[in-house]
Amino acid sequence: MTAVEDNKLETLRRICPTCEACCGLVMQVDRQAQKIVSIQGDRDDHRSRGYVCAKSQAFNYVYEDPQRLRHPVKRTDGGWEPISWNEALDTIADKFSAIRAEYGKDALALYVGNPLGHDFAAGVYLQSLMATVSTERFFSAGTVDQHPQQLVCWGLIGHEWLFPVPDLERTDLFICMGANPVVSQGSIMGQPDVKSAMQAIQSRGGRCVVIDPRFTETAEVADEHLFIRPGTDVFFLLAFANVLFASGAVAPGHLAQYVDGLDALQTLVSEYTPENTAAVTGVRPDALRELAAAYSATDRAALYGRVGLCTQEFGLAAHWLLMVISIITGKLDRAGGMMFATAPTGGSGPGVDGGTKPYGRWHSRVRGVPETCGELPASLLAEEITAPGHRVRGLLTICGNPVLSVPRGDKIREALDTLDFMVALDIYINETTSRADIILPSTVHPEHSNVDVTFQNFTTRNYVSYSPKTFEPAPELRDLGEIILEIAARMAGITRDEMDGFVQQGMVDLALKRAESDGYTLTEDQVVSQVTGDTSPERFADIMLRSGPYGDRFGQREEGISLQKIQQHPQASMDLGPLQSRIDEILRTPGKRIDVMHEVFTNDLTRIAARFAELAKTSAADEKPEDNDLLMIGRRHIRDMNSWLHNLKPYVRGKNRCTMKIHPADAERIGLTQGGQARVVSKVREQQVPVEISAEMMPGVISIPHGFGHVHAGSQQSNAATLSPGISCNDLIDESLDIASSTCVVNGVPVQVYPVE
Ligand SMILES: Nc1nc2c(c(=O)[nH]1)N[C@H]1C(S)=C(S)[C@@H](COP(=O)(O)OP(=O)(O)OC[C@H]3O[C@@H](n4cnc5c(=O)[nH]c(N)nc54)[C@H](O)[C@@H]3O)O[C@H]1N2
Ligand SMILES: Nc1nc2c(c(=O)[nH]1)N[C@H]1C(S)=C(S)[C@@H](COP(=O)(O)OP(=O)(O)OC[C@H]3O[C@@H](n4cnc5c(=O)[nH]c(N)nc54)[C@H](O)[C@@H]3O)O[C@H]1N2
Ligand code: SF4
Ligand SMILES: [Mo]
Repeated sequence: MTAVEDNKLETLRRICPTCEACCGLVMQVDRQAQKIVSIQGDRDDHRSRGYVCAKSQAFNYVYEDPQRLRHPVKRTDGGWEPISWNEALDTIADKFSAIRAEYGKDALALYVGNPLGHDFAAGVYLQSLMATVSTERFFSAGTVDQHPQQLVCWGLIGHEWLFPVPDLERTDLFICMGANPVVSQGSIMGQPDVKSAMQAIQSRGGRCVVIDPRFTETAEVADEHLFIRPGTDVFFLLAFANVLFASGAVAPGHLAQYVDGLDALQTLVSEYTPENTAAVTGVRPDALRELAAAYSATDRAALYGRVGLCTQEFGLAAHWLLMVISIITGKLDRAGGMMFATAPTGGSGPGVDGGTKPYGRWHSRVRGVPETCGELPASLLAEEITAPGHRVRGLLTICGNPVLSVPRGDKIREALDTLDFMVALDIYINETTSRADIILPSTVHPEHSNVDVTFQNFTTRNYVSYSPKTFEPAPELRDLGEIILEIAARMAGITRDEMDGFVQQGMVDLALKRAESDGYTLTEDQVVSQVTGDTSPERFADIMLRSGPYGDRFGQREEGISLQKIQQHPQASMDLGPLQSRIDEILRTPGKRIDVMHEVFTNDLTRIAARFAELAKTSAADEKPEDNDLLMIGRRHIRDMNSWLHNLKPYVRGKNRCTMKIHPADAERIGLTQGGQARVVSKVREQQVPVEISAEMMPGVISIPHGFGHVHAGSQQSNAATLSPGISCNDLIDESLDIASSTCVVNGVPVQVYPVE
């Protein structure tokens, strides 16, 4: 972070804000010209050690994109017109308040997308907005993502946001299910350069195994890959647990004092064997047995799963069993297994203690689907907007593109046009935001600072990092957090400063509470007089850091950290050491018990058994599916980030990535040719997509990436539209849910595939 003069170029260090890996960047910038001249990996960053992926340049490309919105706009009959901030914010507060007054709070809906997680300030102020709006119609990308994991963490650990991550530095066996971290760069597993981390496991004699319906880029690096039929991981894991019990490998070790429900679990899993699940899952019994034996014989073994495991028919059960297997073998919270990071801000994010189940506290209006983790499934957004009698009338989207990223995106787009009033806080006019009445753009990463807090909760090695503002923003831009704060304040009928003051008071109170529980004296005066930071969110971060687990306790622990100390650190990121065992400190379940047969899981057992019987019957009768019946899964590519980097030419030039991958045998049977077009027909729609024949696919499975479909009128992303339009696979996906966690099922979607005549 120190600046070195070099022919008016300065060398600056930042954290890449584009994915969870949070790699260190070293940049040459010309401050006068407000230009980033180069971006490279920071060799001195203790985590990424010089590694970056192609998306590292997005920091600059997004900043420079001429089509990025740089002033607020409102829709008029003649197109988008610039509008002043005051008029925009007043109009928004007035319209939303009027809707709330006339139709009730639930006539307002929020949809929050993924990039918000990379903006600390926005995340903090979002809490105030949510409290002010207080709608049951809250939607986010989380229901197409990690909600099963949140419920599992709540059920087993007592906190939604305490996720175990694989201790890659020390593990000798890394089993990876439904994740492709070599491409995604790791999710709920903050680890720059996963490929090298896997190679390091191998060079110390360890082993990496990938279980996935596609032979992925991660599988290429691994020692072994097992195909699994999409949506059947739950049966594989039940059989895996059965083998552990049967071979006497169940030994919770240091967790034994907390664990309940082992006998009932054993009875349950005894129904599922490697042999009777093989035809259903496609995994050979000997391969399952060998892997289970290796797992129990390896002291330091990490069983990890991610999005492919969440967003399937039994996402919750699969993640439940994944964590339970770690628990019953004593590999949770132990070096080399699945461990919990110790975030420097001390918080584990918004969450619920073991008391109230974060599921089913209210229901969607149309189908009566249970809320999960405070949200309704995003795929229900369309029908909640058009619900007769109690429809959503006002919608605010924040960093989200549900039209492309959520199942039934086509229906969502149509529904958006029926809203009374829609506002988008976004940097582009795209498939979703082009439907809004007002769009408020915000500064992008080079134009604001960030204390990269969120992902320090899910890292494979503890760290703290800070990225200062690089350039002064254009005068017409504001920070996203400020915009959210202004809207919240106006809707609450108070000033921005008053609302900000409430948040600050909350932070101070938290620091005092922490001091009390950590056994030292701290006064409000000490906090307020010592806190530093250029903006309120920086000051909030300082309070959290200083009262956090590594904090300087406001001068009472000299070696501790503070915002200032991090600012003075030569790199953007500071090492806080390997993951620590901390179960006793974090366990927040009632009575500190880990109930492996908690109702969060057992309520789903009937559905699981019924589906197993159905699948077992079909495979036993050897009823081959019709020739054209296949299961669709997704796919990510290193140059994509969901839907939103496609306007950046370097990331969309060249070969079309929005293709349907299919196994050669399936392609031949159906009559598809390489590069030809296929017609993919689902329950809800059909689409045409180019064919890519590849033996990396499991027979019977096709893969189409999400985030494409830049084909709609009204978007102002001309590179995306011309260089890489593609189709949206989410238009093919219906509202099916893993009902146990109200999570959207986007993997294992039944489709029929035909050649285009
Ligand atoms: N079929 C299928 N669908 C999926 C998935 C899948 O695997 N398969 N994955 C799901 C997952 S895991 C996720 S997280 C969701 C993502 O779902 P979303 O988050 O809704 O989708 P994104 O495409 O990431 O949209 C991000 C939006 O944020 C805007 N944006 C980017 N940076 C900034 C910024 O700095 N400030 C502001 N104000 N706006 C910004 C972009 O312009 C874009 O409109 O998609 C889900 N959808
Ligand atoms: N380059 C790039 N990086 C990204 C993103 C991106 O869009 N592009 N998105 C970011 C986001 S928002 C997230 S949440 C993370 C996601 O991070 P990951 O979960 O690592 O990413 P995916 O590539 O979606 O991996 C899911 C894997 O599950 C497999 N799969 C599908 N169905 C099943 C199944 O039924 N069983 C099993 N066992 N496997 C299955 C798929 O083939 C795929 O390989 O990535 C993040 N990083
Ligand atoms: S992996 Fe790529 S996108 Fe992710 S933080 Fe590193 S450089 Fe950025
Ligand atoms: Mo995600």
